[in-house]
Amino acid sequence: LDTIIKRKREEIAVSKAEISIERLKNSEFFGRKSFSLKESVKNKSGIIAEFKRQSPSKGIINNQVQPLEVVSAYERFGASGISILTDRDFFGGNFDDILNVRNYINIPILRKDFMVDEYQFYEAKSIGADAVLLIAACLSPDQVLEFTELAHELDLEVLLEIHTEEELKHFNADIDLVGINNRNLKDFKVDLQHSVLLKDQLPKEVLSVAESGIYTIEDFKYLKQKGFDGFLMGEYFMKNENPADKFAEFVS
Ligand code: IGP
Repeated sequence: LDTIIKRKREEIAVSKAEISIERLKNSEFFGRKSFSLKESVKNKSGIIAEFKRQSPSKGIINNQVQPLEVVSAYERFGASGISILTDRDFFGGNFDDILNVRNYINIPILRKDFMVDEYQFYEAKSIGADAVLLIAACLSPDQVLEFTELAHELDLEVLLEIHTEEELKHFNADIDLVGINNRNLKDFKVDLQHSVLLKDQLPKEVLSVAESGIYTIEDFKYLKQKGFDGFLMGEYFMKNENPADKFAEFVS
């Protein structure tokens, strides 16, 4: 994680030098009304389906499929939202993956990246994202609060990701959704039970999302029965030649 953050800061420095915030604000998506991930998680399947080509823990997952065909089918089969990785160096993503699909789908898009600088929130808005991920493990509670306010000013919702009891301190009442990562980002171990116990310590009224390592319908049903509202799933769909078919089968 430290390596990723270090690289991310270098990348941001380059972007800032190339494109000013003022220029980002000229994007056609500034001023566009976002779709609410919160509402969509409440009102549909709860599944936030992810477009992810590769990851540090799994290597290449799928680099054959095109984002538009995958995400439009995710939408058609009832996804609450789409998560799109925009990190290039570690996840093989890029901004075009969001830009190229934005105008063709009518459900919220979460920009999934490592958000450590204000600049990235303007970027997220400029490419047409509706929500951003804040990872507690790379931010202080004060930064989470500051970034949440900035996100809201830009009409972006916030999904705060936590993994440990300690990270509950990063929660604040303005957060839109809390994701509990079943996967430890330091050693990549997955433990659903751990997430269920952590969820019990969150305020009852906050929308909760179980993230990562959901590979069977039993996992999904178990987490749902334990009260999770949302389910962020990537690899289970993406590792197939046709991710959308896998999605359709899963929700049927
Ligand atoms: C999806 P999975 O195991 O279904 O592919 O997981 C998603 O939760 C995972 O990609 C993720 C992630 C992250 C990726 C969760 N938190 C933070 C990058 C950064």
